[in-house]
Amino acid sequence: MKTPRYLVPHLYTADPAVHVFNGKIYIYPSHDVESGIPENDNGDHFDMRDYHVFSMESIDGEVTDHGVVLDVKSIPWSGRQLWDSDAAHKDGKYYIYFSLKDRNDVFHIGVAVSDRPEGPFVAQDSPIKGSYSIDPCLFEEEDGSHYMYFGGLWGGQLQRYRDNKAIECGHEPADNEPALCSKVVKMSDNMLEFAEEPKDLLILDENGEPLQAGDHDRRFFEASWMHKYNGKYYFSYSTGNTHLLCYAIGDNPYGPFTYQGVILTPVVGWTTHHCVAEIAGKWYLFHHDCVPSGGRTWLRSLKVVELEYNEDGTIKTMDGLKK
Ligand code: FUB
Repeated sequence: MKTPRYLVPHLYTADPAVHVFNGKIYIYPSHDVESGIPENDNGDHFDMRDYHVFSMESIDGEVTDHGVVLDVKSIPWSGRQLWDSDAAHKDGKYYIYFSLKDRNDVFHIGVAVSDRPEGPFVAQDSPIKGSYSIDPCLFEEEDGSHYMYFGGLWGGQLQRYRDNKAIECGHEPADNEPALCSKVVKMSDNMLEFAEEPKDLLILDENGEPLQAGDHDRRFFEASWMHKYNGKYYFSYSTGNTHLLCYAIGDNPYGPFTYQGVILTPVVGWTTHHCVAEIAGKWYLFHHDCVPSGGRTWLRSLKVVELEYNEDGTIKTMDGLKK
């Protein structure tokens, strides 16, 4: 599949997470809606209220919409804005991890559980203890342990924390200081808690130095994703205000990671967000753009396109505007 394919024409969907469960492809996206809220840097216009799950038998097969599987009204601690989510499977249970603001307008990460990959999911009473910011990604290591990667700047509130603690006044570091990092944390056996304190996921430049906060073309902004290819760990992410999907390679789930390059150049829209999944022996990039909504940044549509590696394990850069 060299030509990108839109996956869900009947709904606006974004921020894909894709997993193969029981031989079937499951997509866990955000569900964009027309909120009527004016666009701002805080992302208030992304006022999403529920999640749908989608499935496919094969990558070019029909997409089944399993309907609403989790509604903000059913989440006991909910305030507003259901942002990016991911899913995981362990011991016969399926878990959705989601970004949501509490009633004080502070983002945390929640978890909801089901017996089936297509839900419906039942949310826990409180957010995951010690969680903050947005965009959880769950990565399953070969030994069955799971790691969560999370964090997002600006509206995602990561700049309000240092060393996992809220600071008085949120701010980004100076341009010549190390950039804020995505966080990585091992999950407990029951998948409902962090097993440790989240750690910084360091992205180093070609000289082994941490990327600087002013390096907007390369530093982490949001949309963490982890996948493993040929024994190496690939951490990919969005640079936010420079609209790139980039990646870095490391030797273990915690890193450090070394910056490699761009996976996808800017798409139509402000946000760019993706996941990488291996399906039937081929690798795919799932992401979103705002072409079908005529460029309305808060109404995004999911796409998939094949992802290609070079012989040295680097990823071929793709054109975000390719039709
Ligand atoms: O969908 C809301 C937010 O937009 C996500 O959490 C970010 O990653 C960005 O895609």
